[in-house]
Amino acid sequence: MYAHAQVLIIGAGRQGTALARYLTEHGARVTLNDRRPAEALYEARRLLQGLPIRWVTGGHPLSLLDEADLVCPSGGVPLSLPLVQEAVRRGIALSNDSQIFLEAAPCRVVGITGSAGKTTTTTLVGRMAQAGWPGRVWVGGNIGNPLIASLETMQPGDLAVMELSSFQLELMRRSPQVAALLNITPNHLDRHGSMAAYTAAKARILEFQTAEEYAVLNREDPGSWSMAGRRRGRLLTFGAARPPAGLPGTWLSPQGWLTFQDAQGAQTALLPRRVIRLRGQHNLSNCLAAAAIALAAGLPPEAARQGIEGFTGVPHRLELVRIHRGVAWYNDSIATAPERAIAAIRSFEEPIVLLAGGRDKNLPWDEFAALVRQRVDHLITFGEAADLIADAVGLAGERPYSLHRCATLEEAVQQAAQTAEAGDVVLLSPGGTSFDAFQDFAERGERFRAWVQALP
Ligand code: UMA
Repeated sequence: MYAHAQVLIIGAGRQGTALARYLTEHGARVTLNDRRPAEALYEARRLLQGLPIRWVTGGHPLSLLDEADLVCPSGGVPLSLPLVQEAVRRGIALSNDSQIFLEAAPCRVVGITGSAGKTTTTTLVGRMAQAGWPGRVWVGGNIGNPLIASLETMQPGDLAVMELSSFQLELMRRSPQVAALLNITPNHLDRHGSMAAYTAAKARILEFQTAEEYAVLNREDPGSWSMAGRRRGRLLTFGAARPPAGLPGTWLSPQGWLTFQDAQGAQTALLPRRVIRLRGQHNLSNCLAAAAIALAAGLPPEAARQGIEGFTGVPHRLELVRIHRGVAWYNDSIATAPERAIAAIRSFEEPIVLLAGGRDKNLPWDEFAALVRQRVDHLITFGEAADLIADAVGLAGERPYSLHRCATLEEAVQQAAQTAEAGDVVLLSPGGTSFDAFQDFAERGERFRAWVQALP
């Protein structure tokens, strides 16, 4: 389909390099463009060595469009970039690695998006599929590994489980056969501009489905539920409370079982809640979502339990790093918005020493501040947003008992080691992104882990 097409790929990260390889091997003439200078792209160039790719680095000249039939921006490239805007003005089609993957995938694809819980839910559905799908299972997308890199090996009987971000969906005109929208809460507003634009991007996961395909929506999240009217396919739902009659979905029975209720009201018990080893109400929701998605994908009911049992979580998401001198240290570096930190704080009953900071995304902090004043004993802020967060919370009420501002996360760890007492939880759940001091949230979490492990 792309033979001889002239494709301009913007961004030479994971998505851009995987897509460049795929398209080049399918006969397209690829230009790979990145704002960074050539020296900074050494790794990408090494990966693509030997392929006939034209590299243009160090900027985004508009002249690149003179020969382009298709423009593929990577997730990290805002659509407001003048090069992309000019492509739109000239009527040049836009696409990306996820859309091209969906066009060519030989097997059923499950897509999962949402403001929070995407990666945990995607991982859980992947585990359920490993347990109950007869063919091979592929898990990828925004979770870290673009699925287009595995396309050549996929077979019709396989199942692909794909995490999709709003950045990718924003320009997509294809939906997966099973499309789950977990929740919509303010996130990435710095990039999308408004809640309406962010919601519109997310909606694309289900707007291009056919009548036989499945949308999976959260009955208890107004943003997700508002999509019920925009879906084209069948509907399967999830939520803690029992679904109203006629609406198929998963729920938590009064006996403490995750249960599926079909459209006729018949119940199938899936697993007891006590099997779930992930903390927090939001993780119950992720498990209910994963079970609903698995059923929509055609997995047998017993796969839900097999996927959830024994799962202790994804790195950097409420990950227990160490119990040291009676203090439990948790890494929730993935929490790059206040609302994610709120969910993390709510997951603990123990006294909390909270490490919050990083780079603010222009999100409101008032709800976070109100919860910190109720639930957090000691607040330690760090990085670019240290003052912003400290000022939002203040020291006026009973809690937090103390408030420290640190320049770096490393300092914040040292401060927490001095502040925490046996029985406390030290929680890194920053609420801000990592980009003030780290390459990404994973690097921030790894450094945090190392500093915690090194505490004497
Ligand atoms: N770049 C430009 N011009 C720009 C902006 C960026 O040239 O104006 C270049 C950068 O110099 C860099 C490249 O683009 O070389 C980076 O592209 P990228 O940020 O899209 O990075 P990838 O490595 O391709 O990572 C992307 C996703 N990143 C984003 O969406 C920001 C990864 O999600 C994803 O795991 C990966 O593809 C594989 O699919 C990360 C993420 O933070 C984890 N996602 C957001 C989230 O989860 O909230 C959406």
